[in-house]
Amino acid sequence: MKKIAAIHDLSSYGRASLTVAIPILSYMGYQVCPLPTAILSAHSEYPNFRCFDLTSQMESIIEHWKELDLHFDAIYSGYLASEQQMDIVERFFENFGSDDNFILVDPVLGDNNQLYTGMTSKMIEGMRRLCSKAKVITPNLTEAAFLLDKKLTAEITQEEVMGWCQELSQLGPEYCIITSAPSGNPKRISTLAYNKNDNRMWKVSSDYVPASYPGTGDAFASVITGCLLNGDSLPEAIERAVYFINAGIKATFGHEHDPLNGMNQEKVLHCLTEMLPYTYEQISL
Ligand code: PXL
Repeated sequence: MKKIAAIHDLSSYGRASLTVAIPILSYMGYQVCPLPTAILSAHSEYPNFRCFDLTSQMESIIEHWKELDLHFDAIYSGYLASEQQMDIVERFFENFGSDDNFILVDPVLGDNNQLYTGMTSKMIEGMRRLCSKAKVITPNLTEAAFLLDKKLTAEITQEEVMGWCQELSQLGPEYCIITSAPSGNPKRISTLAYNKNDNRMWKVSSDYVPASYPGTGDAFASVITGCLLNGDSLPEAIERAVYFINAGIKATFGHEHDPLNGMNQEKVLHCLTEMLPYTYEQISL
């Protein structure tokens, strides 16, 4: 069975990070090995959340994993809780990355044009370094702007986001996938992805739903990790991730539900394995 090292926090309430990634990747048939970065009472968009930083425990867990000589088929990182963790994860990539696995970095920094509580400029720099070591990165539009040190305005166009994908891929990653991008149609939202290896740009659009659920970025990156590990192409992986998120949002939106508690992904896990609609497009550069 293929194994994935999942470097994220455990937020006990409000679906995010490990509580999102583990069920998705287990459903897809992988063994998830969590390397927890912190334990939070609830994710950081809840007021007064408590955070137990696991920076020193991470070093000890990694030490044991080295003693056990473990091998992972994918290394997948997300929310990191301190500047020091950026260095720890960089060393983890050096120790556990190899020719027969891949690294996906979800550079969790913020959303809606703002950094999450506790994120610092040093952590942006650290994420930039981690992105340079990854094969695949999955920033949302806000994170892409912070990584590139650019201003994000409501007027941003699809062409500009395509340029950002290409610029980010110059940091190192082969695939750069940017979520929540404009599609040119206000009723639709796009995911754009650039493959540096064959110089092709891909687009998958979905209905824009006027709601925001924390943790959808974690779900998105988890599905991408699982699909790529399964041998799917880049546009197929994006298609699956967009399909899953869209189903999850629609399974939540109609309920009288506190949006902070994330999307009802438990209801739509079957979308991870059923037939895909195949709507992706290649867009010219
Ligand atoms: O969904 C990203 C994420 C991960 N981990 C924690 C968070 C968030 C977003 O708010 O707070 C702790």
